[in-house]
Amino acid sequence: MNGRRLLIVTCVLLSAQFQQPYAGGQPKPDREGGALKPQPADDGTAPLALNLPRPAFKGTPKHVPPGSNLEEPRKGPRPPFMAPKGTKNVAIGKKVTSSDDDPIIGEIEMVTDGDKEAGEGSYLELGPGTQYVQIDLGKEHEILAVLLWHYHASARIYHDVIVQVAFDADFITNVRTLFNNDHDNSSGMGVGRDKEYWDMYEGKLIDAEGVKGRYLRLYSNGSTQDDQNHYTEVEVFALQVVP
Ligand SMILES: [Ca+2]
Ligand SMILES: [Ca+2]
Repeated sequence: MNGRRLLIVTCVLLSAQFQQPYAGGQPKPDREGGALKPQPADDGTAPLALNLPRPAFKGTPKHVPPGSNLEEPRKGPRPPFMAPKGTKNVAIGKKVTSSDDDPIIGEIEMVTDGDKEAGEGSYLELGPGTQYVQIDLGKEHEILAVLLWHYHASARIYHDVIVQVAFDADFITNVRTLFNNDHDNSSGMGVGRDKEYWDMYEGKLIDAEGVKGRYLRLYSNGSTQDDQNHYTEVEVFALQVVP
């Protein structure tokens, strides 16, 4: 008699209308009549479009090698670099010379051949000590930025990175220094106030602030890996100066 009463619970499944999946990549429209977001006034500039090589390693090493003058680690992605519209890499295919005209590995032309990948066959090796590569843009340009890769197959810090611009190939008159991280003047070209940095796939982006010139020289003096000097690619973002 004391039989337990069993309750049978019947679950009723209510049919539900499936939502349309969100088509990612496109921003959702604003409410009806959606007011447009305010756009900044057109000042004639746009973010520089950088074409970066594939990363060969992830992240940035956390340790600070002894004797280095390393920059503070950056938080988040590199901010966009605003430049006048029409600014482009004018170094591609341009003539390159060097303080070492007999590279240990590779050819001088590799500095401006457009190949900036990390692998073997994509970099040039110059001899030990302070060396430079020099790019002739062919004509005077207004230079907005320099993007530079020494070697990014593994994490290294290159020493005495110095970037200069001049009107003459011999760098005698009107030489301007865009970047110098030779904090102890070991290359003898003056003490630089810029910081050392880890070479990596995104390259070192140097603000040239619209300086005018035809020739660029990029110095280095070995790295945390060895005494040789490596160059994978140099890009010079500029506008041609109309005489
Ligand atoms: Ca190259
Ligand atoms: Ca130094």
